[in-house]
Amino acid sequence: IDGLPTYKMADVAKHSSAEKRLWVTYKEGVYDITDFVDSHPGGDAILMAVGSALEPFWNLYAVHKTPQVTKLLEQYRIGNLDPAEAKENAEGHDPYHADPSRDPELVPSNKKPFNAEPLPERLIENYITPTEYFYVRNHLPVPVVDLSNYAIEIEGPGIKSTSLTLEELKKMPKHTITATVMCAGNRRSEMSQVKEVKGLYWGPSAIGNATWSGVKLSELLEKIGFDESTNEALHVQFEGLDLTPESNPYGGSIPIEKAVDPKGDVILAYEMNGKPLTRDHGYPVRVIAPGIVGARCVKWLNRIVLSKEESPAFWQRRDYKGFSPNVTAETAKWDEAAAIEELPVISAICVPSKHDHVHVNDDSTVTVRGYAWSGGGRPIIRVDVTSDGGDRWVEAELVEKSDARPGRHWSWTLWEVKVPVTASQNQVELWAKAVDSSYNVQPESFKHIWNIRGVLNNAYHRVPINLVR
Ligand code: MTE
Ligand code: MO
Repeated sequence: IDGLPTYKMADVAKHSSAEKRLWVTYKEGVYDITDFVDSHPGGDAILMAVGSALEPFWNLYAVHKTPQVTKLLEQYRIGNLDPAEAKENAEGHDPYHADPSRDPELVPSNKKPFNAEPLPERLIENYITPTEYFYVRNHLPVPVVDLSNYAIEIEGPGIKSTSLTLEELKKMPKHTITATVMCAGNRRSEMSQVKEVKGLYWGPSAIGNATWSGVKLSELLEKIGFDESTNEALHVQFEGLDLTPESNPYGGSIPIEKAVDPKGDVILAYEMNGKPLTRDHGYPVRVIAPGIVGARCVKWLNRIVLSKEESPAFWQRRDYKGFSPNVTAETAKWDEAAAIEELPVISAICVPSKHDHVHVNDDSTVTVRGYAWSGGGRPIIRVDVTSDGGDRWVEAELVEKSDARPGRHWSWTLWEVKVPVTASQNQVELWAKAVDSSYNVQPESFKHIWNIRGVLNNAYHRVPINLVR
């Protein structure tokens, strides 16, 4: 802008404290945001950028790239940035530039960070979900890992602090489990129809069932001296290599009981479906805590800490918690709410899809297929389906399932059923509900389980369809 002074990045760098005023740059603009900082909707995060360019931060949190935000920023303009430096800031600063390429089978709900799920009908084609279209849920850019300096650090009271390379990990006994991993936000788009919720609008496919091979956490902890009778740790915290702009790693924790129980089957996995982990799924090592929410299955595992406290990470303390339906963002008591660990029983109809035109079978039925799963190692014992609002429920056949024992039943169950439809109707709504081995059953509607964060979306799955005769 003519008439305003031109600055270099070195000048801007001098203005990163309240006394010297807080400056930032964006493209060719230099802005004094001292008077804006307090009203920033994202809180203190903006302070990370003072004295420097906004581009790296805005590339990470792409919500900023709107005309409204740039207009707002213009009100604080105090100068112009040297054009050569502005160009440098614009280039090479996409923190997602090193993300891997993805299979077109994965339908993104967000690209940066990458979040994607397969179409429901693809999801249930296989009992073991192919890695190419196993849903991906990343909160940050995929870290670039150099194996030559990769090691997992393990520390905490009563154990020998240890550093383990992938090679060392592979020398320990290898265990393979088949386990379903599901995001707490799976089926969130349905809950959002009751009332808007915060989060990505997932369909029913933020779930997958894979084989995972690696070292059992219980064996590793025992090997480095963990003694249940004396150890006071209550939680096992995990940290990933992926960092926020504030340099906090992604993290989460699980209860110690789960971690040290050989029957809890927590695996530090380096293989998925018999192959090395892909970068999106956590290469070189990730946690698989079967029966527990996906958020604790930390990818790109960097550090394990035994502690009396849960993970201090945002995702353990300020996210992935459920609340009563009337709790708002303002009234939510995050410190008091329990972090999600074991997930409740869920199911979904994958074929047909919403609003499909479905052929009616000769015996006046429609064929319906889907998955069901419960956390905590609880097998699915029944799936009920109806086409008439529950006047008549039909039991589905559990066509593909594991014979693992209750308490260690980590895999999903695929089911199929022919549901009678009334001859006169052209449209029906299919409903499905699953029952697990503790006779937990899915809640009937989303209204009564609605929560601000849109997690634990396990109400009856309802799919309206059109009938074709
Ligand atoms: N681990 C790290 N380091 N970073 C992440 O963003 N996302 C978590 C979990 N582990 C995440 C992570 C969430 S919320 C889920 S649901 C699962 O990974 C998804 O695993 P997937 O992408 O392999 O399906
Ligand atoms: Mo998740």
